[in-house]
Amino acid sequence: MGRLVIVSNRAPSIDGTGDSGGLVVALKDALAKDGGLWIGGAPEQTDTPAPSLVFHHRPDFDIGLFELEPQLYRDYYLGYSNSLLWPALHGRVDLIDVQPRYAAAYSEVSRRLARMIFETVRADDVIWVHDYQLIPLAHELRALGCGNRIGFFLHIPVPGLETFKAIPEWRDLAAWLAEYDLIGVQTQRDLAHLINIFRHTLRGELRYNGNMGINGREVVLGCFPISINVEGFRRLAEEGSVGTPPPPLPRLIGVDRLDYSKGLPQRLAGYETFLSQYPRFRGQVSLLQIAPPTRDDVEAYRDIREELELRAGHINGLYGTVDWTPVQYIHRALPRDELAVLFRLSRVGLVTPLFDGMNLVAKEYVAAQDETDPGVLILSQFAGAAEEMPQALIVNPHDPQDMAEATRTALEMPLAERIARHAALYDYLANHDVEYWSASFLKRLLAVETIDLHWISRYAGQQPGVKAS
Ligand code: GDG
Repeated sequence: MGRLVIVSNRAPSIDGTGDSGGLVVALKDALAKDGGLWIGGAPEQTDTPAPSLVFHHRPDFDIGLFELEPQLYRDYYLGYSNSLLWPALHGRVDLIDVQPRYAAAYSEVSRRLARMIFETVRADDVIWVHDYQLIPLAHELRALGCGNRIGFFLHIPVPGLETFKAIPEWRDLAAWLAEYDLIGVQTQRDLAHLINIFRHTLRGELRYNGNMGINGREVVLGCFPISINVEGFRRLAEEGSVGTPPPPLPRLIGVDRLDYSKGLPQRLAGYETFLSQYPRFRGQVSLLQIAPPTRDDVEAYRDIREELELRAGHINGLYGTVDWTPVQYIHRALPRDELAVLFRLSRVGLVTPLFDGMNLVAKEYVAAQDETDPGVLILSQFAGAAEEMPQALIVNPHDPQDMAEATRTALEMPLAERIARHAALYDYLANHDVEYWSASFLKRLLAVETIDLHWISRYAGQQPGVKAS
C-alpha cells in the first residue's frame, strides 16, 4: 500500500493543537506509517484561493489545505451541507432549505477538490473520504481517471428512502455514493436504509456477501460504529481537574453541540416532568447542560438556541429557589479535560438525541466513570450508540414520561446494578475503541478487489492510477 490519504471538510491544525479528541487520534498511527496525508478545508476563506493544495508538514503526517472563496464556502457548507443534507439525513425535512446555488456549489467544491487531489495522489495511495460534505468526490475523481481505492465513511445517519427523496438531488447522491469502493456507515439501521436506497434508485442487488451489485460492479458496504480513545478518556477523567467544582448534588449532565438533532428541548421537557412528578427530588439534584454554539449562521440553529434558553428559564423560574438552580446551562465550549471530570462527577449522563449517527458523548460518559461508584447512562433509542449499549437505560426522547421514569430509576439504582451495567458497557468499549474502528475500516478497504478496468476506462480511456498528462 502507498500512503493513506484522508479527505475531510476540515483538516486538523497545522501545529497539532486540538488533536486530543476524535478522528486525528484515531488515524494518527495509520497516517504516520507511510507518510500519510490529510486533505481538508483551510480554516479561512479567501477571494483568491490557491489553485492547488497548500501543503504543510507535520512530524506525524502532511496536511494539504484547499482554499475556497467565502461565497462558495457559504453555499457549499452552510447551504447545501448544513441547510439541506444535515436536516434531511436527520429526518428533519421540515427544516430543509432548497436553493439551486447550494447544489451547484456542492458539486463545484468536489469537482475542484478532485482535481487538486488527482494532481497529488500516487497510484498506490488509498483514499478515505469522510462525511456528507464530500459525497461526490469519488465520482469526480473517477471522471478524471483516478483508479485508486476510495473509501467513504458517513458519520451521520442514513434516513429511510422516503425521507431521502426529499433531497432534490437524491438520485445523484445515490449514484455518487455507488462510485466508492467501500461505503461505511455507523449502524445496522443505516446499512438497511442504504441498501433500500440503492435497490430503489439504482436497481442495486444485494449479494450473498452483503455487498451490492450496482451498474455491473460490486460496491462493498459495511457497518463500522465509530468510538473514542477509551483508555485515554478514562485517564483524563481520573487525572484532570475542574476550575470551579460544581455544587455537591447528584448531577445529571448533558453535553451536546447546540443542534436540533440532539433533542435538547425534549430533554428539558423530560426533566420538567420528572421534577413535577417526583417533588422529593426538588432541591436534591441539578441538571448541568453544556451546549456550545455551532453553525450560528443557519437560522434553524438560532431558533433552537432561543427555544432552549426559554425552556431552561421556565424550569428555573417554576422550581428554582434562592439556594437551588434546577438547570445550569452553559452556552460555551469547555476544555476537554474539564468535561471528562464533570462526566465522572455526574450521577446520570443524559444522551437523548432525536436522531444521531453514533453519539460519542455516550461513550465518553461511560469511559469517564469511577468503576467502583459509576453513574448511569440514559440513552435515546435513536442514537446510533444504542445498538451497542443495551445496558444503558434506553428511552424515547419524544416521551417526557419515559424520560422522567428513567431519571428516577437512574437516581435510585442500587450500587451493585450500577456497577454491573457499567462493567458490561466499559468492557465492550475497551474492545471496540476508535483504533479498532479505523483499523476495521482500512482492513476492509484494503481487501476490496481491484477496480473494474472497464468501468474506469469508460470515463477516461486509460489505466487506473495513471494520471492524464
Ligand atoms: C458527528 C455525528 C457521530 C461537545 N461539547 C464540547 C465538546 N464536545 C465534544 C464531545 C464529543 C464531540 O464534541 C461531539 O461528538 P458527537 O458524536 O456527540 O456529535 P457530532 O458533533 O454531531 O458528531 C455523531 C460523530 O460525528 C462521530 O462520527 O458520533 O453522531 O453527528 O467528543 O465531547 N468538547 C469540548 N468542549 C465542549 O464544550 N472540548
